[in-house]
Amino acid sequence: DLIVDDERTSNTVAALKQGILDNLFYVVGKRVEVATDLDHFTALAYTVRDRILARWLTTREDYAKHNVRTVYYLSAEFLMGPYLANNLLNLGIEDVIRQAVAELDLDLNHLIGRESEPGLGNGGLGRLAACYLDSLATLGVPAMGYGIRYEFGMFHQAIRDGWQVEMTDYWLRYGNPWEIRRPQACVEVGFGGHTQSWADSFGEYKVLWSPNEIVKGVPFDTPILGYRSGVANTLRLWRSEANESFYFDRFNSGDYEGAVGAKVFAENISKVLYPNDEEIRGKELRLQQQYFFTSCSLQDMIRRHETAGHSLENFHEQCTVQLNDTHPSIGVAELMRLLVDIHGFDWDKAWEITSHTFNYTNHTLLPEALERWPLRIFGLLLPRHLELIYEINARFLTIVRAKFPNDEARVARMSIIDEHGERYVRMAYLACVGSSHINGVAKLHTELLKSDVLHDFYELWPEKFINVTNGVTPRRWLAVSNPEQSELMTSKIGLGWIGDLDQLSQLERYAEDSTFRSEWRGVQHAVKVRLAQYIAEKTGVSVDPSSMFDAQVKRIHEYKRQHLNVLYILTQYYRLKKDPTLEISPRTFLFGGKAAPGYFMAKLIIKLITSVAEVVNNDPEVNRQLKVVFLPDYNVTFGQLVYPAADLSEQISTAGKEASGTGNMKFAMNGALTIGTLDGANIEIRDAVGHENFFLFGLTAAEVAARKAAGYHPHQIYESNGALREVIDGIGSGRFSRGDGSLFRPLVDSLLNSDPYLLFADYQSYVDCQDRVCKMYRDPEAWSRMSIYNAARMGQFSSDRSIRDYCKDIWNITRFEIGAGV
Ligand code: DL6
Repeated sequence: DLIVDDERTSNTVAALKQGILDNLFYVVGKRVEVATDLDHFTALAYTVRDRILARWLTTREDYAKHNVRTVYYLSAEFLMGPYLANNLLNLGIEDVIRQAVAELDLDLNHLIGRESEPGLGNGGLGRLAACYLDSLATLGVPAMGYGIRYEFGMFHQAIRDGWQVEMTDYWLRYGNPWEIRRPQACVEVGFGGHTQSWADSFGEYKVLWSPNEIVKGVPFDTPILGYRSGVANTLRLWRSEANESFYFDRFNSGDYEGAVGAKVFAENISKVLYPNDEEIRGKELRLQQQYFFTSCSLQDMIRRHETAGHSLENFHEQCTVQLNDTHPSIGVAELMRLLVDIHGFDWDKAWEITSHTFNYTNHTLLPEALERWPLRIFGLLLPRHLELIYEINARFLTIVRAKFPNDEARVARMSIIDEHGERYVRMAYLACVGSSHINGVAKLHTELLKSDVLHDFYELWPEKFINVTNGVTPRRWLAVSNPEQSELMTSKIGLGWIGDLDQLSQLERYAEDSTFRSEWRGVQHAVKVRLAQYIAEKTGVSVDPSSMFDAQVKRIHEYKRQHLNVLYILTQYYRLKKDPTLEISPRTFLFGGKAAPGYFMAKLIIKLITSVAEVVNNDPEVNRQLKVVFLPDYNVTFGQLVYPAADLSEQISTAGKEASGTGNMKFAMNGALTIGTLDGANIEIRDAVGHENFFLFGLTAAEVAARKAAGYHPHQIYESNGALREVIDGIGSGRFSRGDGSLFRPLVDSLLNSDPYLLFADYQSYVDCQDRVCKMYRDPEAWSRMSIYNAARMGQFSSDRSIRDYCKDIWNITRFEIGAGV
């Protein structure tokens, strides 16, 4: 009667110490005397994982027992961040582990810092998926994340001579203690080849797809703990490997090149995460990745469904699939293929199942970011899927024609196949047609989807459209990353806020308490000191923690307008140069973020920031009041340092361009005030925290559209605004580029001639608003009051709220049967 040894996984200090030493010896294979920090981290991570395993397996058994509807979250990106600190918090064993580690003469924070983060995402979309997994497990929702186990994640960014340089992210170099490889659950995925059709003996139309290549998808599972919920869900990431029999057949028949080629083909698929570049569209490998992980996941779901004893006819009742943007939308055609070709369903039944299984979240309003695949590439890689898409499209267009007779222009606009010039498959339209619900990620975004980007679909199916405003997990973004503020809040209102962020509202009454405000400032100062030390280590720049920390950290993009921020910095620079006695509150401008490697303008914006930093930071006439820092290699780990330390959060995108933003939420929760436009979730944040606690500027989305429609002439604004002219002329003259007047010419010309993101139109409003910020910062009591109101009123931006919304409005999950729930 051997059972899993409770002693081994108990949470006493003695058992934890023993666990660390055992894992160091038996798993890592090192003696204490020669173990490095990394060895200790690995042994500790295994010790924590040992304590997760029982609840992981039990959760799975519980779900099976209760026969529950499961959410499958399909995403090409999961930007999870390091696991250790988060797992300790969610398990509730941080204090004992700290003690156990200390008794082994080790420092927990130091070991936490040794974990390399899985950077399997570009930014907001991938990080949102990670926050949602945390909330799903916390709320006890039966759920599984499916994605790709990229061997190389998001590139590392170095700054050389002020320019971004990209370097490979080999995050698996030292192994990954959190994951478990599950080769028994591998599946096969085909590519290329041709199809044959015939009528069977009952006269039914049948199709056989004979792919050219077959690759193997091998799952790697990572447990995703809920916060003290007793639940551990699974993140299942697929690695592509060569299919042995396929490979050996070629080898045995003497086709060595073919064999090796097949192996390379297979292994390339999960090799690297694509940065969200403009070049991405034509990349065949990207389509291979999308089909690979989507097919693996759907086959896995069907296997699980059938193993649990269910009939495939009820697939959509047991399984709901969320498409995180269009990247997995090929799943609509793939599920049809599996149901019709493999499992023998007739078309109508298969379509009923498929269209009730999928839901689609859109994450972008930028037309150039809406995925389209050239038909040529698509047909060669997925010939059977193209046939299925033609059929889906033909049936869909019949519905359009029935509702809107004699409107062929509309039919052409809505067709899944874009027939203007080179033909394309429009993936967003495939997702819309094949999904029950279509959601945007903030109220404004959803309205703009309805009125603009997906207007025709809204007119056809208004009932499909729904808004779910994004949220972020307070576990990682407050409790783990800001222990100082968390402790202060907990001392006043208890621990409940970590699982129920609405409880932060109890802090409101402390906003009027001057003792609390002073404690609040003390905490913020301590956090800023921590960041200042890190900045000094990483960049050699020394910044003053009592200056205002003004942060803009996010992907570098023209629509996010990091360069508008620079225009303000230079406005202040010129003011100070003219009048060195000018009283302005000292400010440290912090920038962080990666530019897509092929996005020239974004890279030039980084060069502009670093060039301005060089001039400003070295000019004694201004550098007591202004400092500019570009923080290289911005990622989740770094975000955990920056969000808590900011006084001011820059959310300054052109209205109508940022779908939601989630950094805006992380900053405000940590007590930063926002300077922002009426864009994305800024609008809802401002309504929640109070208009008087938010620095608003700029045109609205409607005004932006109207200005553009009326003919926008940035040059006229440049002519009529002296301060703006001085700044633009300064950049154009080479004053900030060591005399090289050509360096920033493309940026300056773009602004003067077209200014597609309306920096000039918003410039004066932004400067005036920044001046109000300066004035307010000089009144620490008023500033702290506003800061506390911001933190206290952010409850609704917990990802727990978002997940409840998805459960109620999209997934039809009303009961949380497993775990404690909240
Ligand atoms: O929904 C998450 C996040 C939003 O907060 C950002 O506003 C939005 O830009 C981002 N979208 C993408 C687009 N990628 N694609 N496709 O990352 O999503």
